[in-house]
Amino acid sequence: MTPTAPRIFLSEQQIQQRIREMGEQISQDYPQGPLYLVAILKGAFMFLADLARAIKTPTRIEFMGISSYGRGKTSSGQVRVTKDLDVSIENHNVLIVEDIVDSGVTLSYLLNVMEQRKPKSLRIATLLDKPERRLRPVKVSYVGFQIPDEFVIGYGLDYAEDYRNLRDICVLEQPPN
Ligand code: PRP
Ligand code: 7HP
Repeated sequence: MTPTAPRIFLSEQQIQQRIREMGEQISQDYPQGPLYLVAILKGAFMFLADLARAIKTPTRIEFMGISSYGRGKTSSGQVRVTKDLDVSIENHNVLIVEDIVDSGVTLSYLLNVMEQRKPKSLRIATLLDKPERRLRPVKVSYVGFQIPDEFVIGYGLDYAEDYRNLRDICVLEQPPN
């Protein structure tokens, strides 16, 4: 079936306004740097770029690659590290930057891995949170938007690797099978 045009769910303006607010809150909570922003590839790349610029505290930017969705719309349940950190986070304040928390499988796995590396503090910032879908409890300190159980794309989020470059976050009206 041919998908219809994506329906805008959160506009670029709504996203940017909320990220400015999140950046202010994070800057207040971490008055001293360096704050290590660890973005989870690939989905968080765009959120990281905007959030980092909204934070006044000196930051260091790091990436970790994790994948659990493959080409589908539900988590495979098997989390794979596709790229590890290049630096030690021991004794540093670390903020994990995610695009979306859905089942919580990815982040509960990642928190486990990161805690073993003995950061001074470890928190999570996510642009989107789908609490209805949670299978594993995850404490998220900064949430951009809580959203219902709809599969969203754009602003870094993909369906089978497509749509990541959209400026808005959209819902596929007629998702391809
Ligand atoms: C997506 C998203 C989160 C994860 C959230 O990643 O970026 O990391 O799923 O889902 P969960 O809470 O159910 O684990 P994905 O595995 O699709 O990889 P990607 O970021 O490369 O698109
Ligand atoms: C992962 C994911 N990727 C894109 N859109 C969603 O709604 C998603 N939930 N979990």
